[in-house]
Amino acid sequence: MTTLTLTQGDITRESADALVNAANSSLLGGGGVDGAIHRRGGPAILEECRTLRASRYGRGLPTGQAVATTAGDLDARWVIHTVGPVWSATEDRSDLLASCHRESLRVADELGARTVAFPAISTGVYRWPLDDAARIAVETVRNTPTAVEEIRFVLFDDRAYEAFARRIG
Ligand code: AR6
Repeated sequence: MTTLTLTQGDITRESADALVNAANSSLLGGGGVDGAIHRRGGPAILEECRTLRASRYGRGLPTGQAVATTAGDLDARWVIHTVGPVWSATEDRSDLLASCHRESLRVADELGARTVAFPAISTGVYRWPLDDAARIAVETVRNTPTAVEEIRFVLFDDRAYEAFARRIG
Protein backbone atom coordinates (compact mmCIF):
# COMPACT_ATOMS: atom_id res chain seq x y z
CA MET A 1 0.00 0.00 0.00
CA THR A 2 1.54 3.29 -1.12
CA THR A 3 0.58 6.59 0.47
CA LEU A 4 0.88 9.85 -1.47
CA THR A 5 1.74 12.88 0.64
CA LEU A 6 2.40 16.54 -0.10
CA THR A 7 4.60 19.06 1.57
CA GLN A 8 5.73 22.57 0.74
CA GLY A 9 9.39 23.57 0.95
CA ASP A 10 12.94 22.78 -0.06
CA ILE A 11 13.49 19.13 -0.98
CA THR A 12 17.06 19.26 0.38
CA ARG A 13 15.57 19.71 3.89
CA GLU A 14 13.54 16.51 3.64
CA SER A 15 14.35 13.24 5.29
CA ALA A 16 13.58 10.19 3.13
CA ASP A 17 15.27 7.02 1.87
CA ALA A 18 15.59 8.62 -1.56
CA LEU A 19 15.31 12.17 -2.87
CA VAL A 20 14.62 12.56 -6.59
CA ASN A 21 16.69 15.17 -8.43
CA ALA A 22 15.34 17.05 -11.47
CA ALA A 23 18.70 16.78 -13.22
CA ASN A 24 19.89 17.26 -16.79
CA SER A 25 21.54 14.70 -19.07
CA SER A 26 25.06 15.82 -18.13
CA LEU A 27 24.49 14.73 -14.50
CA LEU A 28 27.02 17.43 -13.62
CA GLY A 29 24.71 19.88 -11.89
CA GLY A 30 22.68 22.94 -12.76
CA GLY A 31 20.21 25.34 -11.17
CA GLY A 32 16.92 24.77 -9.35
CA VAL A 33 16.55 21.48 -7.46
CA ASP A 34 19.74 20.14 -9.04
CA GLY A 35 21.83 23.07 -7.81
CA ALA A 36 20.32 22.85 -4.33
CA ILE A 37 20.95 19.09 -4.08
CA HIS A 38 24.59 19.39 -5.07
CA ARG A 39 25.14 22.40 -2.79
CA ARG A 40 23.66 20.84 0.31
CA GLY A 41 24.63 17.25 -0.51
CA GLY A 42 28.30 18.08 -0.97
CA PRO A 43 30.95 16.83 -3.43
CA ALA A 44 30.36 13.07 -2.97
CA ILE A 45 27.27 13.27 -5.21
CA LEU A 46 29.09 15.01 -8.05
CA GLU A 47 31.97 12.60 -7.74
CA GLU A 48 29.63 9.64 -8.25
CA CYS A 49 27.90 11.43 -11.13
CA ARG A 50 31.27 11.89 -12.81
CA THR A 51 31.98 8.18 -12.39
CA LEU A 52 28.64 7.39 -14.05
CA ARG A 53 29.54 9.69 -16.95
CA ALA A 54 32.88 7.90 -17.31
CA SER A 55 31.20 4.48 -17.43
CA ARG A 56 27.54 3.60 -18.03
CA TYR A 57 26.40 7.04 -19.17
CA GLY A 58 29.22 8.28 -21.38
CA ARG A 59 26.70 10.21 -23.47
CA GLY A 60 24.73 11.40 -20.49
CA LEU A 61 21.54 10.14 -18.88
CA PRO A 62 18.76 10.08 -21.50
CA THR A 63 15.56 12.04 -20.86
CA GLY A 64 12.99 9.94 -19.01
CA GLN A 65 15.55 7.65 -17.34
CA ALA A 66 16.78 7.55 -13.74
CA VAL A 67 19.95 6.56 -11.90
CA ALA A 68 20.90 6.58 -8.22
CA THR A 69 23.94 7.91 -6.38
CA THR A 70 24.82 8.47 -2.77
CA ALA A 71 22.96 11.31 -1.06
CA GLY A 72 26.18 12.69 0.43
CA ASP A 73 25.40 14.98 3.36
CA LEU A 74 21.63 15.02 2.73
CA ASP A 75 19.29 13.29 5.16
CA ALA A 76 18.67 10.41 2.76
CA ARG A 77 20.42 7.25 1.61
CA TRP A 78 20.23 7.94 -2.10
CA VAL A 79 19.61 10.64 -4.66
CA ILE A 80 17.77 9.36 -7.72
CA HIS A 81 18.66 11.58 -10.66
CA THR A 82 16.14 11.77 -13.47
CA VAL A 83 16.01 13.97 -16.54
CA GLY A 84 12.67 15.57 -17.32
CA PRO A 85 11.69 16.70 -20.80
CA VAL A 86 11.80 20.37 -21.75
CA TRP A 87 8.21 21.56 -22.35
CA SER A 88 7.25 21.83 -25.99
CA ALA A 89 4.10 23.45 -27.34
CA THR A 90 4.41 21.55 -30.61
CA GLU A 91 5.39 18.04 -29.48
CA ASP A 92 3.72 15.92 -26.81
CA ARG A 93 6.47 14.81 -24.44
CA SER A 94 4.13 13.64 -21.67
CA ASP A 95 5.36 10.04 -21.94
CA LEU A 96 8.85 11.19 -21.06
CA LEU A 97 7.64 13.05 -17.99
CA ALA A 98 5.63 9.99 -16.94
CA SER A 99 8.71 7.86 -17.56
CA CYS A 100 10.77 9.96 -15.11
CA HIS A 101 8.32 9.04 -12.36
CA ARG A 102 8.06 5.37 -13.34
CA GLU A 103 11.83 4.94 -13.72
CA SER A 104 12.56 6.74 -10.44
CA LEU A 105 10.21 4.33 -8.66
CA ARG A 106 11.78 1.37 -10.44
CA VAL A 107 15.22 2.46 -9.22
CA ALA A 108 13.78 3.08 -5.74
CA ASP A 109 12.43 -0.48 -5.70
CA GLU A 110 15.78 -1.87 -6.81
CA LEU A 111 17.44 -0.04 -3.93
CA GLY A 112 14.77 -1.06 -1.41
CA ALA A 113 13.76 2.53 -0.68
CA ARG A 114 10.53 2.79 1.31
CA THR A 115 10.12 6.59 1.29
CA VAL A 116 10.77 8.68 -1.80
CA ALA A 117 10.49 12.46 -2.18
CA PHE A 118 9.86 13.97 -5.63
CA PRO A 119 10.09 17.60 -6.74
CA ALA A 120 7.79 18.90 -9.50
CA ILE A 121 10.01 17.62 -12.32
CA SER A 122 10.27 19.82 -15.46
CA THR A 123 8.17 22.68 -14.00
CA GLY A 124 11.06 25.11 -13.47
CA VAL A 125 13.83 25.73 -16.00
CA TYR A 126 12.11 23.22 -18.34
CA ARG A 127 8.85 25.28 -18.24
CA TRP A 128 6.25 22.48 -18.10
CA PRO A 129 2.85 23.96 -17.11
CA LEU A 130 2.26 23.14 -13.46
CA ASP A 131 -1.29 21.79 -13.68
CA ASP A 132 -0.37 19.39 -16.44
CA ALA A 133 2.85 18.30 -14.72
CA ALA A 134 0.90 17.66 -11.51
CA ARG A 135 -1.66 15.57 -13.42
CA ILE A 136 1.04 13.46 -15.09
CA ALA A 137 3.08 13.05 -11.88
CA VAL A 138 0.12 12.01 -9.72
CA GLU A 139 -1.50 9.74 -12.33
CA THR A 140 1.80 8.02 -13.06
CA VAL A 141 2.81 7.30 -9.48
CA ARG A 142 -0.73 6.10 -8.74
CA ASN A 143 -0.57 3.68 -11.67
CA THR A 144 2.96 2.37 -11.09
CA PRO A 145 3.20 -0.81 -9.02
CA THR A 146 5.86 -0.27 -6.35
CA ALA A 147 6.95 -1.42 -2.91
CA VAL A 148 7.61 2.22 -1.93
CA GLU A 149 5.40 2.98 1.07
CA GLU A 150 5.41 6.77 0.94
CA ILE A 151 5.70 8.93 -2.16
CA ARG A 152 6.06 12.52 -1.05
CA PHE A 153 5.79 15.44 -3.45
CA VAL A 154 7.82 18.38 -2.19
CA LEU A 155 6.59 21.61 -3.76
CA PHE A 156 8.58 24.77 -3.55
CA ASP A 157 5.87 27.43 -3.69
CA ASP A 158 2.14 27.91 -3.10
CA ARG A 159 1.21 27.62 -6.74
CA ALA A 160 2.94 24.26 -7.16
CA TYR A 161 1.57 23.01 -3.85
CA GLU A 162 -1.96 23.89 -4.87
CA ALA A 163 -1.64 22.31 -8.31
CA PHE A 164 -0.58 19.01 -6.74
CA ALA A 165 -3.14 19.27 -3.92
CA ARG A 166 -5.95 19.57 -6.49
CA ARG A 167 -4.78 16.36 -8.16
CA ILE A 168 -4.34 14.37 -4.99
CA GLY A 169 -7.74 15.54 -3.69
N1 AR6 B 1 13.17 22.09 -3.48
C1 AR6 B 1 12.01 21.75 -4.08
N2 AR6 B 1 11.60 22.27 -5.25
C2 AR6 B 1 12.42 23.18 -5.84
C3 AR6 B 1 13.66 23.58 -5.29
C4 AR6 B 1 14.03 22.98 -4.05
N3 AR6 B 1 15.18 23.29 -3.44
N4 AR6 B 1 14.24 24.48 -6.13
C5 AR6 B 1 13.38 24.65 -7.18
N5 AR6 B 1 12.29 23.87 -6.99
P1 AR6 B 1 13.90 22.92 -11.77
P2 AR6 B 1 13.37 21.34 -14.21
C6 AR6 B 1 11.10 23.68 -7.88
O1 AR6 B 1 14.23 24.11 -12.56
O2 AR6 B 1 12.29 22.26 -14.63
C7 AR6 B 1 18.42 22.52 -13.63
O3 AR6 B 1 19.30 23.52 -14.06
C8 AR6 B 1 10.87 24.70 -8.97
O4 AR6 B 1 10.12 25.79 -8.45
O5 AR6 B 1 14.73 22.56 -10.60
O6 AR6 B 1 13.16 19.85 -14.31
C9 AR6 B 1 18.84 21.15 -14.07
O7 AR6 B 1 20.25 21.00 -14.06
C10 AR6 B 1 10.07 23.89 -9.96
O8 AR6 B 1 8.69 23.86 -9.60
O9 AR6 B 1 13.88 21.58 -12.70
C11 AR6 B 1 18.28 21.05 -15.46
O10 AR6 B 1 19.14 21.66 -16.39
C12 AR6 B 1 10.60 22.47 -9.80
O11 AR6 B 1 11.32 22.47 -8.56
C13 AR6 B 1 16.99 21.83 -15.37
O12 AR6 B 1 17.17 22.75 -14.27
C14 AR6 B 1 11.55 22.01 -10.91
O13 AR6 B 1 12.39 23.07 -11.30
C15 AR6 B 1 15.80 20.96 -15.03
O14 AR6 B 1 14.64 21.74 -15.07
